[in-house]
Amino acid sequence: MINVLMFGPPGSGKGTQSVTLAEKYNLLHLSTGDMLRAEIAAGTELGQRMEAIMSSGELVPDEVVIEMIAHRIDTTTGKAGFIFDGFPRTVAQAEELQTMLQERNMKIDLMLVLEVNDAELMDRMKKRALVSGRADDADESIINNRIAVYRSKTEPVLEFGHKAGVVSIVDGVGSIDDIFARLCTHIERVI
Ligand code: B4P
Repeated sequence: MINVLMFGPPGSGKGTQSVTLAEKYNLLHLSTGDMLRAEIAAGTELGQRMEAIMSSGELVPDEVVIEMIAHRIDTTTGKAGFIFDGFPRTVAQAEELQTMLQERNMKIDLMLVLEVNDAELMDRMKKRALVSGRADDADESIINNRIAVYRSKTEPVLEFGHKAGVVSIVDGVGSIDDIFARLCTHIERVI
């Protein structure tokens, strides 16, 4: 089993790249953002509680995403591993994931960090807003808040990755295909 964390600021290409990486390496793509949006779309009680938090660009409570991830890990078969997209987003989530994997005789093998400057992030999310209908893409101040939340709450997870010795920094600016090729080089090193 190989477990890959896809890490980077909002709009850095985590979702875009995770889909094709999961296909190429037979990994299960676990996007906490997609899972939460599915809850909202289905009108579940959880989705209703999370909608306002996500629309403001803040993070939902750790225990909500941890429970979702644990459930998916335990119900998956036939895959070569997992690609975690947008999770962990706090140090508490990272520690919980590490414990969860250790209890199942697995570990974090690789943390791919997509580096993209703030101006490019803003540009991408504004473009996505035209087609995504996502409330958190629609407003410049909310996008700025998401980037600020990333810097204060999520970026410290990088230190966790360095301590675990699993970090690979990847330039996230360029064509989607070129970035994909860069990411594959790192995955193939740990396979
Ligand atoms: P996510 O769904 O993870 O939202 P995101 O960070 O904006 O997505 P991503 O970064 O994957 O977008 P991508 O680069 O693919 O989270 C949404 C919200 O859910 C969070 O704000 C939070 O409230 C909540 N949440 C999720 N996980 C959580 C957790 N673990 N804990 C707490 N709360 C959590 O795409 C960006 C755009 O750029 C796309 O339009 C794409 O086409 C484009 N693009 C990609 N690569 C490009 C390239 N190379 N060049 C040009 N454009 C590119």
